[in-house]
Amino acid sequence: MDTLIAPGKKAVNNTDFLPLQGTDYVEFYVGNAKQAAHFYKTAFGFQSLAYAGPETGLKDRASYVVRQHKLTFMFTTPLKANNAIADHIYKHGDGVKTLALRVDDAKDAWLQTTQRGAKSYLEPQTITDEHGEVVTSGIHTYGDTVHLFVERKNYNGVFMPGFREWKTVYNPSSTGLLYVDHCVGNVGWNQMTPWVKFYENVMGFRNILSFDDNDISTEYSALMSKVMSNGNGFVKFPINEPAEGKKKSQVEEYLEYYDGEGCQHVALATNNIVETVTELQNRGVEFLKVPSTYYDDLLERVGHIDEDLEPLKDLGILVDRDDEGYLLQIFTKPVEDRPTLFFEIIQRKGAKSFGKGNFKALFEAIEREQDLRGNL
Ligand code: TYF
Ligand code: FE
Repeated sequence: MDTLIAPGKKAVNNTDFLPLQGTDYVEFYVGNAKQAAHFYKTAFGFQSLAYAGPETGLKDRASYVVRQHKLTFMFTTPLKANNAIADHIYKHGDGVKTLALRVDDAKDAWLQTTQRGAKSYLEPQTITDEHGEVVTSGIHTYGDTVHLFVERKNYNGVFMPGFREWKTVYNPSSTGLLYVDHCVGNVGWNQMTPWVKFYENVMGFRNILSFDDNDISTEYSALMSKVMSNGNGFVKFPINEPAEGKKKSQVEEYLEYYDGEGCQHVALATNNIVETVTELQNRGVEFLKVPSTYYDDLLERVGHIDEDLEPLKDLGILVDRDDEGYLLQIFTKPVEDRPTLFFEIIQRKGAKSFGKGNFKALFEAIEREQDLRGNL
């Protein structure tokens, strides 16, 4: 155990009080879970995994769980009005409800965080079936979003007690997506600091990177961003706050259409972004485009890269370098009719940063879309 001892003061326990093993799953509340699951299978290459609904004894909801490598998504829909899921969708549209985190001890995770001021969402509960037991607990974070702690070390079923295996004849192939790299939250004006403090004090995260409005204001929209990371770096949550610019910030547009704070994008890792994005585009996933001039001086900006330039240019993949290496990234358009949640596809080649060198080109591409929607 590491202890920092300040002279004349009591020992400060420096051990990670909330050890996280990574993202367990992301749950989306959606208007039609059956169709959402089909879309993520078809377009993103997920495979069917588990199901819960009326057939398994649930009266108020149905949930479909899909998986691709270590990436697990759950789509949940209400079966009736006057239910918290229906209210969530009525207010926010389809969006991320739960960022579930894998822990070794879900009861302790809940105790540690609620003792430090987290608002409880779910008291620790143990659920069992013939495959063992799963312990879950949960706390609230920004907006109506929650973190669930999932302890599954004594479980060997396909997903969780309460779910049955979901087997389908239709099983589209993977697109090479591997795991969640990071999940970004959009928070309200002046709410950055309170949420940075929440992740520091309540969850033991550290602020590893900050971008102010000078780094990332384009001609119009502006925002500030701070990246929060847990101790081992497996869980990274950047937080965006709108900033004053010439016109409406993209974060403000999100807050208006989501009707509050929420998850803005989930970054999905691949180890071959050219293959993954080729496949995603062929299956109908729409990406933001930067002007082809972005590629004119790319190699001067980022130095040598292993990839050929042409496919990157054809696909619209962005590249940025930091002290430790480089990264390749691309952003989808919003995946709903509201301009809210979108995805990032990212391949890291040593870089641990977030693509600051791409912010200008990226945000200008976002603004062109905002303008088309009449929201700039
Ligand atoms: O997660 C990040 O920080 C990068 C950059 O609205 C970014 O993906 C930041 C804000 C934003 C879109 C992308
Ligand atoms: Fe990102």
